[in-house]
Amino acid sequence: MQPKVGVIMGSKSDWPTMEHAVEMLERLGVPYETQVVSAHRTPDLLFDYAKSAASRGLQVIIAGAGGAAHLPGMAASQTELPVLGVPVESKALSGMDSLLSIVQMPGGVPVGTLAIGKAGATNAGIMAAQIVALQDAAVKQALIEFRQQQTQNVLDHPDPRP
Ligand code: RP5
Repeated sequence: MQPKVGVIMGSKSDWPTMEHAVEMLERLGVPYETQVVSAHRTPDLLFDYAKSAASRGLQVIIAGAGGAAHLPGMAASQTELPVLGVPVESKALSGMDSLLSIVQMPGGVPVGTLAIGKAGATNAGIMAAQIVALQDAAVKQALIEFRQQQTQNVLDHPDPRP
């Protein structure tokens, strides 16, 4: 199936975080592609990827990076597609560096920035599906069912003790 969401990350070491975005896309039936694209180590690849993303049929890009996390912002600078940024939790600064690198974009070049780490990656997957669902009834239905199951799961297990 033609990928609608591109999930890129600065390093293989980002995968344990970014796999949660991919997990949500799979659960919600959104076709995706994923690859390592580094703003610093493969800048030409980043430009090629972002410039060609829309013409290749992608509708959203999810970009995860840690530390000096320039990947989401530079991707956003090269495409008219919405870019969702996931700050990966860095060892040195617990992801605060990643968060501030991604969220403080100059006016005119937005990156939709999610939370640090697993929750951010999970929500990036859901939000990308929400964007795709604007034109895709099957993904919209999958989102409705996901939310109903999530709610029911809490209601079915009200006791907080393990
Ligand atoms: C960033 O540097 C990557 O996104 C990663 O989070 C961080 C560390 O990369 P590695 O040294 O683990 O490859 O570009």
